[in-house]
Amino acid sequence: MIRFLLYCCFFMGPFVMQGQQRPNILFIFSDDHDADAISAYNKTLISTPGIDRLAREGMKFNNHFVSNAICAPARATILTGKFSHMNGHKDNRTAFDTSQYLFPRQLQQAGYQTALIGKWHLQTLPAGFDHWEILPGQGQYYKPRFIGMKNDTITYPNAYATTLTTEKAKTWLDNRERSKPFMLMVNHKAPHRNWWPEYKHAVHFSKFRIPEPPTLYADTAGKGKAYRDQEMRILDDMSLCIDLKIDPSFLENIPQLKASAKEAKDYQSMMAAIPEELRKKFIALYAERGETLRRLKPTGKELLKWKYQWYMQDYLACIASVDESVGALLNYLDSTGLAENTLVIYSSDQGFYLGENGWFDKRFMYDVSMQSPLLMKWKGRIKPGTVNNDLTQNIDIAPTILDVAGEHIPSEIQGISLKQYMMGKTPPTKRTSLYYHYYEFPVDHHVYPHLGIRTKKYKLVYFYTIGEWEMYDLQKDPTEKNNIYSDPAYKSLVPELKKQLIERRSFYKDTEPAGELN
Ligand code: SGN
Ligand code: CA
Repeated sequence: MIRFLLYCCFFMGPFVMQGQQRPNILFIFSDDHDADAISAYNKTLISTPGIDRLAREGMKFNNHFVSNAICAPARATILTGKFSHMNGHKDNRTAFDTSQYLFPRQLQQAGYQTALIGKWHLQTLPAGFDHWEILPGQGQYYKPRFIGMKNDTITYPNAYATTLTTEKAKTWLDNRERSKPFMLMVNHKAPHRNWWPEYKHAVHFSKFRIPEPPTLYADTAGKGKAYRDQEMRILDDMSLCIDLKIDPSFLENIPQLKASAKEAKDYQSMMAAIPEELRKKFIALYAERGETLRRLKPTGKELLKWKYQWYMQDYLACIASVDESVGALLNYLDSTGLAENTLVIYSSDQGFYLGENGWFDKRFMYDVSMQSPLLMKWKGRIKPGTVNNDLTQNIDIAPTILDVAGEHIPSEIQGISLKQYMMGKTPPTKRTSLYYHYYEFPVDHHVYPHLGIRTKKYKLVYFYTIGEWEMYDLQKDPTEKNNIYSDPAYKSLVPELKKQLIERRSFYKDTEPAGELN
C-alpha cells in the first residue's frame, strides 16, 4: 500500500502540483470604472448585481488605490507589480517593453495556461500569454476590431465590444487545455469615454434622473493652480456632439453651443461606425437631448446640469453591460464547476470623476481617481461578505496572484501579496502609506505632473513642475476640499509627512525629479 502511495506521489506529483490542484485565476478589468458606480460600494447611482456577487460571496477592498491614475501605466503596473518609474511606462504614449519581468510569463513558465482578451493599450503586442486577442489602442464599442496572435485583424460589424469580449473569454475557456490551471485576463474597454452603450441600457438610463454630487457646481476660487488649470470640466471640455452624441443640427441656431466644422464632421464619422439600424434608433433616442437644448438654450450651471445627466446616463449604461459580463462569467464558472477552484478578481485601471468638482476623467492623486474598485471571490478560501480596509495598491495584484498560484514572488516586484488579507489575517507588518506619481502632461487634460503619499489619515501632494504643495486631512475632509498645507494648525505635520514621502521614494527607488523636494 505504502509503495503504491509513493508510486502515485512520484508519478502523479507533478501533475497534481502543476495541474488542477492549483487555483485558476480570472482577472476582470474594466476601464475607468469608478467604485461609486458599483452598488456594492455605493447604491446611489446604479445597481450592479453581477459585480456585487463578488462582494457578497467574497471580499471587497475599501481602500484600494493606484500608483498613477491613467490607463496604460496602470496596466503596465498590473503586469509587472512595479511603479511606472521602474517598468518604464509612465504615460499612455510609451511603447511597453515586454522583455521585462511580467507576472503572466512567470505563471506560463510555471505551467499555467495564460490568456488575455480585450483592451491592452500598451503599443507593443502582448507577451507572456499562450493566447491573446486585443482591441487596437482604445478599441471601439461598435463594430469592434480584434487583433489576433497572427497579427490578423478581424472586424465584427454587428458586435458590441463588451459582449464580444465576454463571448471570446467563454470560448477560450471552453477550448482551453484542461490539464493545466489557467490565468485569464478579461479586459473590458468599457466604460471609457466616449461612453457608447448598448441600446437597451441607453433606453433604460435615459429615463433616470441621476443624483448630483454635492460638488458638481464647485467654484475654483481659492484653489491652487493645478486644480484651476486642468481641462476636465464637464461644462467646458466635454463635447455635446461627440461625448453626448447630440446631432449638430440641433445646435445650428444656438450661437454659444454651435458645433465647429470639425466637431460636426467627427460626429458624422462617429455615427457612421454604428450599424445602420441601431444608428437610427440612437439618433431617435438622443434627439431628446438636442430638442432640450434647442428649447432651453441653457448656459452655465443650467447647461452643466443637463450635460451631467447625459454623461452619467451613458456612462452608467456602459457599466450595465460590464456588469452583465461579470454575471455571465460567474455563471459560466458555476455551471462548469470551475467556481470551486477559481479566484475571481474585479478591478479597474483607476477611479473616475463622476461630476465631482464638475469634472470627468482621472489622473489626479485626489481620492476620486486614485481609488479603484477591488473585489475578489475564491470559494472556500475567502469568507463571503468580508471587507478589507487596509491600504492596498495596484502594485499588489501581481504578487497576490503569484502567491495564490503557489509561486515565488521575485524580489524586484514592489507590491505585496494580499493573500493574508484575503484570508482575514493581519500580516506582521502593515503598510502605513501609499506612494503615487503621475507624469502625462499636457495631454489630454492638462494635469500637471505630481507625486505624493497617502496615509489612512492624510494626503500630501507635490505638483513639482509648478512648485505647489497640497495637503488634506482625509478624515475631516474626505472630499479634499481644504488644502491644509499652509494651515498653522497642521504645521508640525508637514515635515513629518515629507519625511515619510522621502522615505517611500527611496524605498521604491524613485529619483525623479532630481534634487530636494522643498
Ligand atoms: C482619450 C480621451 C481622454 C482620456 C484619454 C486617456 N479623450 O484621449 O479623455 O483621458 O483617452 O484615457 S477622447 O475624446 O478620445 O475620448 S485612458 O483610459 O486611455 O487613460
Ligand atoms: Ca482608463
